Amino acid sequence: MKISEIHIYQHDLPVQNGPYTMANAAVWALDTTLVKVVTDTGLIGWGETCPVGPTYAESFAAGARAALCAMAPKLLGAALHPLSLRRRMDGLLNGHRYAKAALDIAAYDLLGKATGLRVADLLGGAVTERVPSYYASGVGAPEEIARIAQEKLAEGYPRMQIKVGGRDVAIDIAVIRKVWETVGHKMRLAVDGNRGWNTRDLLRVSRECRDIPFIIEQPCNTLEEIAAVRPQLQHAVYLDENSIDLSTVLRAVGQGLCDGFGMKVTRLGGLHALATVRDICEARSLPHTCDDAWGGDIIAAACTHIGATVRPDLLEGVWLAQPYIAGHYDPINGIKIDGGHIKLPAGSGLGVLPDEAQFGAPLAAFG
Ligand code: 0XW
Ligand code: MG
Repeated sequence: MKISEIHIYQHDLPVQNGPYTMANAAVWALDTTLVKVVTDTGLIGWGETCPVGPTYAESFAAGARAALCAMAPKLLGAALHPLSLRRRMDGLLNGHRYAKAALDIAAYDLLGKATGLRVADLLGGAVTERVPSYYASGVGAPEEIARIAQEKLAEGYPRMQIKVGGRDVAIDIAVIRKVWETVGHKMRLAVDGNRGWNTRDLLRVSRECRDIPFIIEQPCNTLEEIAAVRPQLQHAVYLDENSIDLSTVLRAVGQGLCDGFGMKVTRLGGLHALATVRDICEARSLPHTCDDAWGGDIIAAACTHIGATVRPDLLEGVWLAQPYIAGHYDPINGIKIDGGHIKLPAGSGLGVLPDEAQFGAPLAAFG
């Protein structure tokens, strides 16, 4: 089975009740990129990549499309085996893993459709049909975030991620304390700085909240800042934005620079790379999430399939943008969070068939 056509689409995903806020961003609508891959056997597979605005990570929507357009003509005729496809893409373009991820996801969708297997089965086998999710708040006031935590606990979410940073750290501390007083041990808590604290803020939060159990995710901008103060922290630290590739993950795990990861499928280059990170984490008993920065049903399905293969005690959850997005690409099999959990799609491949009329004409088509 070989690639005979690649179609690239742009699609807007407005944020319901926006904006969605993080320490370094406030986003009202996300610009997503979809790829449709047609094979010489007539099968069709889908991939997606959607940076959450231009300031969250070293990626942006127009960059993804430019990279895909640069690679696509030279990928016609390529075999749809994720490892060989990754090597072929690396031979055409250095870096740009977030763009390559869309084609990696489409390759898994196609392999699944060709064999009748679900992507989770291709990735090693599902250990659950009901994958735990977690809810991420925006950066808000203590009462507001505590109310959201209470609401999400009642819905069945096992975990809540509180967004902090980019403001007076005393407000962040008040938010953490209010959420803890409201939900206590009934939810696992993560506090995500999205690179927004300096080491002074990080040390203060950990010291003043030493009685509250939570993990701290990506508090500072660089791995070096985090490593410098880690021995003084009272809390476990996970890397998110800094875990940019397999080599960095290997360094962080090998040198004991973190206690886990907020992990993203597209940042690493796709499902094949995330399966490797999953196995590295399992070898060292490190917990992690299986998320992406944003995206519709294709990204949501990809995250759910890999999440379903993670050893349950190490899976911190699969985050989806779905609660912030109206509608689905696939009105029947679209991926939904229900009771804080996600049902693993039953169909072969990703188990999601987008209604491509929603995307309009492709921006570019090859083959
Ligand atoms: C909560 N997320 C998984 C979604 C947002 O895009 C940011 C991200 C994170 O953990 O940083
Ligand atoms: Mg994060």
